[in-house]
Amino acid sequence: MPVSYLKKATSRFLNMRALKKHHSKMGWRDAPRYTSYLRSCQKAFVGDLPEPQIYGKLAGEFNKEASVSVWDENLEAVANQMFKRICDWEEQGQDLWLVPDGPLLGSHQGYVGDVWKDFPELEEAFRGSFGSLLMNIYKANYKIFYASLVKSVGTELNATGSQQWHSDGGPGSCVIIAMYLHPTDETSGCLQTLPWNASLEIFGQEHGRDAIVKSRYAAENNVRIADIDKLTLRNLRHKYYDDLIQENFRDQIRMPFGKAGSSVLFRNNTLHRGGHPELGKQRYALLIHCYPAEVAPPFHKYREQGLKKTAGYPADPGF
Ligand SMILES: O=C(O)CCC(=O)C(=O)O
Ligand SMILES: [Fe+2]
Repeated sequence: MPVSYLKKATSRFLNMRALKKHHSKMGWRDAPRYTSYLRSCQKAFVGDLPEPQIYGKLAGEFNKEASVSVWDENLEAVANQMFKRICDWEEQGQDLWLVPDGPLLGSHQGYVGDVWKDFPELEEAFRGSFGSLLMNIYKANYKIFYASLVKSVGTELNATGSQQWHSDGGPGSCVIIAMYLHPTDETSGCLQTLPWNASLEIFGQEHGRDAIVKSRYAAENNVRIADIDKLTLRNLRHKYYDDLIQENFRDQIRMPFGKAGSSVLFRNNTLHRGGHPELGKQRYALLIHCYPAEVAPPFHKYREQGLKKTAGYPADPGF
């Protein structure tokens, strides 16, 4: 057996083991750092977790299913305030959204400003149920890496980018909060997630399937596998996830929706997709990336400096 084959097989095995243990597709070299940091945050935590009888139960669901939904009147009030302001600004003709072009046309439009600075009421949501739930999930303090706001408009175009089933591939300790600013229903393009075990089952088969899909594409299009471009590769993988999920995991798809302020907390590595509303529908959603911390969140710093996205994930878990 050639050495290179053995090497590849070994690293695939190690990566799969790291994925199971660390909830991350970063690979066996990088994934463990984020879990180690989470453990040190848990050791540093003193005091009681907030309302464990409510949020501990929800945290248990998050740990099992890789996502959990939450809603309360405080979240609804925050969502309503934010949405009213956005609608007012849009009516005044303000340019609030960066419209993507090229292959991601029809996908998410990102808010141009700094979400945390422009919507300070968000702090209320974190001082309330978001913070309580994050602390019960981490069994430690938490911090925020960035806050983004996206507008998705229903078009006749096919789903692209994160509207297709995917795994983000970031650190396993990241919890993403998706919060809708208005009432939603089945047609709103809400976030869909698969439970962790279903995602793992699919990841376990993915190498073999990937190879088949790639060689079929190469043969049909008369190109070498090595020459297939990145976007095509991503589309092929998304398509294969879609087919597999519709075939075998349809009944396990979770898609919470409801009143304004309805929110989902999810693991970025579990398979998910969202933001592809039906034609004539729109969806306004916050996407906030959270991580464990050794101390309570520095809200004063967030208020002063904002929380714009600077990278997909923190290179240092202790940021
Ligand atoms: O907009 C959505 O619902 C999907 C977002 C997503 O894929 C992500 O935040 O990682
Ligand atoms: Fe994603």
